[in-house]
Amino acid sequence: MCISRLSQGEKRILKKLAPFLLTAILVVSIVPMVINIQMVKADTITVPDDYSTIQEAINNANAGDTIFVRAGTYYVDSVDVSKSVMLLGENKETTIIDGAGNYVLYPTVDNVTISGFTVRGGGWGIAIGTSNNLISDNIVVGGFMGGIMIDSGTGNVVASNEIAYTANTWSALFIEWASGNTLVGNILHDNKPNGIWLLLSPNNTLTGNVVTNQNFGWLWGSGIYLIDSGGCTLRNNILTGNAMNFGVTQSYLQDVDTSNLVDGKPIVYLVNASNLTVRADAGYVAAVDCKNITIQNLGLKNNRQGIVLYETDNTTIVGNTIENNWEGIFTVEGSSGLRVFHNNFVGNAYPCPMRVSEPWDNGYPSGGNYWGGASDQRGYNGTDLYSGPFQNETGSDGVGDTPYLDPYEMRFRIDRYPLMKSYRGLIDVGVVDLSAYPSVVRQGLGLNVSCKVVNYGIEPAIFNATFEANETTLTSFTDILVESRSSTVLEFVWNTSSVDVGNYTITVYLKTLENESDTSDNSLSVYAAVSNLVGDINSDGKVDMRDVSYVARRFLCLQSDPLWDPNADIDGDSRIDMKDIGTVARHFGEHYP
Ligand SMILES: [Ca+2]
Ligand SMILES: [Ca+2]
Ligand SMILES: [Ca+2]
Ligand SMILES: [Ca+2]
Repeated sequence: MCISRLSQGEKRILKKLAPFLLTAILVVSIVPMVINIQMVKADTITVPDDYSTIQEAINNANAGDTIFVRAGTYYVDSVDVSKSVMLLGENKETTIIDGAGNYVLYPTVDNVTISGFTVRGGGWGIAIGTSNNLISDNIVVGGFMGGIMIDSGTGNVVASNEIAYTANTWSALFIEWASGNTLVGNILHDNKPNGIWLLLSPNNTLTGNVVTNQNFGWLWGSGIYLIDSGGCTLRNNILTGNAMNFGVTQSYLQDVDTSNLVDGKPIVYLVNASNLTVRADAGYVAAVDCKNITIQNLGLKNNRQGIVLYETDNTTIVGNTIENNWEGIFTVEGSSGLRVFHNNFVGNAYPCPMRVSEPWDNGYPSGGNYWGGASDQRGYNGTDLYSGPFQNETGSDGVGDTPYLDPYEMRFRIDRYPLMKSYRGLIDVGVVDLSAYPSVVRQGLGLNVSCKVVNYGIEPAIFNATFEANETTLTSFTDILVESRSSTVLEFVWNTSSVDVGNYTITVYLKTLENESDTSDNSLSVYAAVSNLVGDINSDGKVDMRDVSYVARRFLCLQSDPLWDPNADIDGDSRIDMKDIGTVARHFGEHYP
């Protein structure tokens, strides 16, 4: 290690890590010392001065020697670090080992130090299968399998390396079948797709690693993922801008504190906790062997899981937005007494388990959760025409008329009362289904405007509504009562006699209720046009065969006739005849606009 080359920031990190590094440094220095006493004095071999290649230098070194590599680019297939040496680059930016093999650098003995290089290309930059090695202060870029791998071995320290732009099927910094290793102060970015994974590797320590920008589309790219790797200790890791920042699976007993951040929010990883409400700024929540935990009003986004529950009883999960996670709420069997309602699940690959023992809702009228709309591949796409606890009474209520079933096989009922819009509070009215008919009305005729207003709250609401066309008020409704979990229709006819020909935006505005949190659905607009097309009987903006046949069907009708339509009597002579058909024919093909 060349401390003098470190920046202030790196020195600070190193200070924090002193205990770990000390161990590692002691190991790499004491062991060779012991050997040296028995053999020869440690030498420094310089590449290319003493040997032109790094491999030759290693082959001719003794354990405990330092191999100093001058700045330059060294093209290799692979370098087998078969002696317990310190392999030191002159300058990590300019001392470049450019490899072609599956492992560019691979220690095959214990107690190797590799520091101060750019290692680029090849499969893995540095692959370790031995123990007590120190890999520090390198830049590892562009490996087609990953950056640094520990495959078995213990006591290894991987510190202050930058790992970037690798392609990997597992991860850029990968540990498998290995315990008791330390990853500290590494910076990973832009590795495709994953950052740090531990597979079947318990009891490792991850401190102060920064993993950013592993994000290659929806749920593709991860920060730190612990797979069947229990007993790990995580401190001060910063995971930002990854498609899935953090996740745990298969082994859940971990020591992860709130100094670990996902997109700037603390990871809350509870073990053996009880009777508490999770802090309001949490970005990821796990509860292991816990009781009576409340998880409410959190934004849990862009992680492997939003919430993990393991052997945890009586959990209340309410009012959270759980978005773009692989698993939304991941419950491992053994957790009971779970209450889940008024949450918004959006864009998760697996928002819920396939089966739940109790429905994830709060009964009627309080309702269940929002599961995303039709554009969400796991979303709820039912309709809302009915209301009531059995959803068989006429009228919309903001609750889907059919249950939300498991989105995988559509067999098991998850939520009896799925919400039709994202949950944003208990005081909320919203306008849906604004329509204007016909969409191109002939000047002088009436335009039918109607909309539905839903009360999503569980208290009655009294609201005011105003309709405007291009910011001119058309009409207002005041003090309209709509009962809880029900809806009302507002409708009127806009007389266009004195309205200019042109395009209009018709907008309905609902006045915000006191304490209404979601005002985004308090207005809605629809387009309509007023035309001067003579002969456009059906007001669809063009004079065509439909208008001809419409008039023809009423041929020789008088006002007393059931089929009589004043629109078809274009010349207003109280009979629909050849003159009217002739007028349509003369204007045939005209359109608006
Ligand atoms: Ca309904
Ligand atoms: Ca509203
Ligand atoms: Ca027409
Ligand atoms: Ca006529």
